[in-house]
Amino acid sequence: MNRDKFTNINIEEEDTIAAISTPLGIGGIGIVRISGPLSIPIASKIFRHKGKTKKSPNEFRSHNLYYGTIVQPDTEMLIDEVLLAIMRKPKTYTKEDIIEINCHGGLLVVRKVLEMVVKLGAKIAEPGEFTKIAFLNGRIDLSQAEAVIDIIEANNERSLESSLYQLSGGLREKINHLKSRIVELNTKIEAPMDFPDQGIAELDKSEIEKTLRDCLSEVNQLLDTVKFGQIIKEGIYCVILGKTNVGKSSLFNVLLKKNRSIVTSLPGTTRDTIEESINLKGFNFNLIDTAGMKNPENIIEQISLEKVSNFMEYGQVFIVMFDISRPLDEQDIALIDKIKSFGNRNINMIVIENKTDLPQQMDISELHKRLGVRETIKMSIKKKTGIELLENKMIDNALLDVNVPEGGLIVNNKRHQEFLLKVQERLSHIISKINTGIKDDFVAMDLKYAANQLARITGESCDREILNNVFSKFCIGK
Ligand SMILES: Nc1nc2c(ncn2[C@@H]2O[C@H](COP(=O)(O)OP(=O)(O)O)[C@@H](O)[C@H]2O)c(=O)[nH]1
Ligand SMILES: [Mg+2]
Repeated sequence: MNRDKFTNINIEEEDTIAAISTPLGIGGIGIVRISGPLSIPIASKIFRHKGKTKKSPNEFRSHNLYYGTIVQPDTEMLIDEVLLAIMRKPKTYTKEDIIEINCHGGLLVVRKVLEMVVKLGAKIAEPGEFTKIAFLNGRIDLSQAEAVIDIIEANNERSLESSLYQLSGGLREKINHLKSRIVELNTKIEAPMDFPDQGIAELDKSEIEKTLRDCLSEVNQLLDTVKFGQIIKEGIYCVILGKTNVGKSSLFNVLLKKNRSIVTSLPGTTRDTIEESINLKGFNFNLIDTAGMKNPENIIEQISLEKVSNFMEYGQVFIVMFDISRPLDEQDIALIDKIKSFGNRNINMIVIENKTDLPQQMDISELHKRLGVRETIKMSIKKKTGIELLENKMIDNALLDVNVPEGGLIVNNKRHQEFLLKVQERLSHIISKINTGIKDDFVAMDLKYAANQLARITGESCDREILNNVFSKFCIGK
């Protein structure tokens, strides 16, 4: 079989690849994984069953675990005591023969085993190569391969759930279904053109339009999940703003449930932006504590202020804090102006009136008037009040204007979104032209284009660049 169908390189003999599949370092076990035709012959050369018996390749039973030792084949020198898993094709991760050697988890031992395996003819696997072979051998499609990375990287339940659904083929089925509807429509449109003498009736324009609208609505439904998909995959950027000493770092630490940021009564304690991730009710927030917004007095403050401005560009939720135990001053007002200058970006802002345990000095109605908000959260970090309210508000704000799917399919991959947008654009284009006397062969051309974009999501049609992009994101040994 020539598995490298995208590189136009003819491979006579399939490679056998090997890698350390567990993280490098000290651990309970370390696994060397080998896939390809040489894997079981290699096992036969270096494995001694129960520390004694050499087995010939065909003596190993598939999907069995063997206890024994790994030895240097020419000298019989002991390398490690192991468990050896044998999995014969085709029911394996790659659809090739796979062996996994479970070593004791020290760096040196697994490296030695890997070196030996390489000497015996295996080549070191590239990042993601096992999964790439699974794709090239047709066990999974490209969207499922991508789900594998997402599962590895998932840091919250929802993200994991949606990636597992994608791995099970959820997106693939949906895309293939859509594609076959478009291809079928195209065939019907082209038939009278291809066989003009057979008297095949031309398809009614209204029938074409109906199918197109159905398909478009399915594409739109998928695209509607993108925002939510992004939230569960990448987390929500939440920036804490306020002048110095209002309690930003104190809040940051409370939300984090640890003393990460230094808190003192001295203004200007925080000089850099500090970023940490927290999980609120299953959602990941990337929380950013900032230095107080004030006129920079030195280069450190200057850089810090630039960083804050940067975060303001792509933050999704903003917590804006005021210390109500002091009168509203120029610095508060400068901050309000700064935030307002972002007005056209529809900023999700949560206003906090902090230090309510102290006597109030601030003119609250003026604050509200300047901000143009009525709803604020009264808080005392010292007394730990208002914090739960804030946490709920953070989630509400993050999900504002976001369609939250009931479950099932969520598009959380920029690559998929990109191709779906092209399909959306093309289908909308045909629909808008269908009643203006557009020629059938133009419609056919557009439909072919749309079908092709869908095929790129599943990898049915793709080029080397797409493949390299997808698999370069993987870790070694997967
Ligand atoms: N009384 C009172 N003091 C607070 C409260 N929140 C923070 N502080 C104090 O305000 C000072 C500045 O806090 P900090 O978190 O460093 O403010 P930042 O400069 O905005 O990061 C520290 O001494 C905190 O202990 C609060 O709710 N009540
Ligand atoms: Mg601070």
